[in-house]
Amino acid sequence: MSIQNREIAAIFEEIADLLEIEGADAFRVRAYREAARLIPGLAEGLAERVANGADLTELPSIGEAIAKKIAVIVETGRLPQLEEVRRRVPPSLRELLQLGGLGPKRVKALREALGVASLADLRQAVEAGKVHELPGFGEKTEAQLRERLARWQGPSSRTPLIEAEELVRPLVEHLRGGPGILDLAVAGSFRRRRETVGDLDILVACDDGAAVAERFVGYDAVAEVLSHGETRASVRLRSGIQVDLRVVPPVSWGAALHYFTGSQSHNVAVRRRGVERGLKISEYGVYRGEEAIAGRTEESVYTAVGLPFIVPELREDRGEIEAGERGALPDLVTLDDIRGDLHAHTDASDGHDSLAAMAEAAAALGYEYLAITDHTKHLGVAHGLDAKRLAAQIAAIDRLNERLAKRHEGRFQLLKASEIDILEDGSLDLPDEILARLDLRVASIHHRFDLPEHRQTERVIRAMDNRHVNILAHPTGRLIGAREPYAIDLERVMRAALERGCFLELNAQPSRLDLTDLACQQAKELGLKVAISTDAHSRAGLERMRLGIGQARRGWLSADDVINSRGLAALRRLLRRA
Ligand code: DGT
Ligand code: CA
Ligand code: CA
Ligand code: ZN
Repeated sequence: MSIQNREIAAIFEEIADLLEIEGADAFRVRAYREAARLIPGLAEGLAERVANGADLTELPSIGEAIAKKIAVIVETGRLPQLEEVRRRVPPSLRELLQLGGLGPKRVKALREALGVASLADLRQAVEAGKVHELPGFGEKTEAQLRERLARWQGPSSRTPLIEAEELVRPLVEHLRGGPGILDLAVAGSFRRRRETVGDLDILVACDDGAAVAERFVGYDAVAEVLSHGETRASVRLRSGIQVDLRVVPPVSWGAALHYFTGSQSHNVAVRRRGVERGLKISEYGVYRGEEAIAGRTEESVYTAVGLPFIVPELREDRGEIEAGERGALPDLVTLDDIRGDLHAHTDASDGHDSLAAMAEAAAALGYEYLAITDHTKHLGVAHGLDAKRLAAQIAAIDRLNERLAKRHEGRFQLLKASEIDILEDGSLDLPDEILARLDLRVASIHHRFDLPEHRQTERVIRAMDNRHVNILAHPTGRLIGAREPYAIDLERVMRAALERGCFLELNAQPSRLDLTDLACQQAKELGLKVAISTDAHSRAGLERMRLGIGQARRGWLSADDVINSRGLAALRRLLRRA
């Protein structure tokens, strides 16, 4: 079992940050940074590549020096250079990075100009009003830092779902490699597809618990064994995440799976129904007196309390029990329902892959369409397109579509689209004439996150007043664990979208998942449909759709609530604004 790409990337990322704080040569910093950016998107494990003796320098952005370091990490699990630079940069200074809102450049500036070397120093400097005087900081930054410091409760202890997926996959393989495993599931919030997980909960059905627990604590990414018994164990992996293991006999499988899937409040509600029927429900089974009457399957647990099976994503005690009772559980959207993706970037703006490569990747997923939504010119850092470049892209897509039609026998096409920047006053970054030539227009905010709520809300509604706009992308701008949503009256935005024939996006990027589950539920209640889109910046990014589906399911959405569950003709009808 070997080190994962994400772990390797994290090592390079940390080195880049620390070197930058130290003021190291920009060239060196960039090499690490580029490697850290590229590696998580690779389809294949670097550890396997090293094991197969492949030449890593064939990968883009990987030079000789980085390739050697990757080999060291793969072989030893560590990198001496990181340990050295960690010794030089005090931990208190590293904490400033975890606060969020300060990159290494700013940490360096604060240290050099004001001698700030810890959160306590920063707090003092902010209170004394010294920070806004530094070049590149300003009043706004100082106010944001003040707010972050007030909210700071230590580094986040929850792990994004996608990281949890990558961490648990090889561990599950490792466990399945052992003898006697009858059933295995990753339960807990992971199975409920929450956007982040506190820890991982693995459940195994097996007659020999001790052997499974032994194999579990022997997994080679285990950094620390927290507890180790006959039928349960807990470990901390090198990444820092905790994993709990429970082993149960097959007769208890369903009851245990139900119990460890949670949520706790859902379990409590189910158990209460059991009590009303004279039943006792535990992780071992459903009992009437001493007799076990159910528990081999999860279905049997629900049947015992007079409910239909409730899917894990709904188990939050947010009305699913009542809906189950009334026979009114929603038929939730699945990945198979998705017919295309409505938000994707190419190397024309800040994506990594060409139009043709993105098209082939989308067709290979079985999609009927992919909307190419490169950024517009206001987003200079992303090399956004002006009207002239967009016109050229339109022509290129028309040409490519002719080839694609032949190649895929009319089953797939690219949609001409754009992710248009919404300017501060709510106007759009490109003129109507060019927008009118597109199949679809997505609009979104990438700057001035700090407007007061009424102005931010007005800004977005004004953008939707433009008859060309179809979809409001990542509607709150939040980045999980890194940036709060901007102040916006989401319900007003939803109502305005509904009145105008616009839709809101559920952005499936793992760090966004914006709309939240609750916002999806709210949209559905208002009758507003949603686009689940990956916002892919590479071919691999298209595969993040599953995360959006998980979030949508947690938000009670059915295929009918999702516009890209439609075939192209039906989608076009939906997109037509009055
Ligand atoms: P997390 O890890 O914070 O993302 O959330 P969960 O839901 O995975 O919570 P966790 O790992 O503490 O426990 C896994 C499941 O086990 C939880 O969803 C429900 C069940 N569970 C744990 N402790 C209790 C308890 O004290 N009472 C009940 N009814 N269920 C519990
Ligand atoms: Ca958990
Ligand atoms: Ca747990
Ligand atoms: Zn985008």
